[in-house]
Amino acid sequence: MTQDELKDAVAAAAIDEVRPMLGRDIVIGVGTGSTANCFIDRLAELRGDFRGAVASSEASAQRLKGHGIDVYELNEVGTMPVYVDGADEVNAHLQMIKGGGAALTREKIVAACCKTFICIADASKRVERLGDFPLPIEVIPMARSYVARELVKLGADPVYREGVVTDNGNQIIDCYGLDIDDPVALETRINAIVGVVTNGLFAARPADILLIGGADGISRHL
Ligand code: ABF
Repeated sequence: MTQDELKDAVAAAAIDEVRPMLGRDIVIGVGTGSTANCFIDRLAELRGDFRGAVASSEASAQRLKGHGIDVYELNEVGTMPVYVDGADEVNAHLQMIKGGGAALTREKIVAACCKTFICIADASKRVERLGDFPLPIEVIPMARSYVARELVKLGADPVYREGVVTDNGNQIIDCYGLDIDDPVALETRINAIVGVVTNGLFAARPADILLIGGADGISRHL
């Protein structure tokens, strides 16, 4: 199977996970990226079975609306049963690096409001140790240089992702070369730098279910 076919297969598996949670009053959280797009496209089949979705990006909101799925502001809904999203890397503890698509802040907020986080990914995203993928950090624009200097003190090689403005009007720094020995500690440490909005480590709140699409089919991890 191609990587695109694996993404679609894992999206189909996520639909099977989500279907029993749906109902007329149910709003679900929906993520961002090409794997999440496969999920959105398949979710269209279930359109009449749930109330709608909260999207973690403007792009996903538009895609959902394109399928006739109602999109709600997060402040309009309470706790949601499930959030489905991809990842850039995921380890055996279901901790992730996310934010390659620059949507990390909204992804972390929507995930925080959902009971179950289902991570969907093709097998290339599964890693022993997080950190080969550069860690994205969303920063307030005026703090970018300061935050970068603080990140150097943590051993990172920070690179400004030029030309990218997040849905929140902020900028992204990608951190290369970080030694991510303790993902929860590093997530907390980076969040403490003034000017950081969010970092792409999803470790303090990892996924609850990981669906991986590989050559041997779909594997499910808890
Ligand atoms: C989102 O989309 C991200 O947090 C991650 O950066 C990216 C993964 O994209 P793809 O599914 O296209 O690899 O889930």
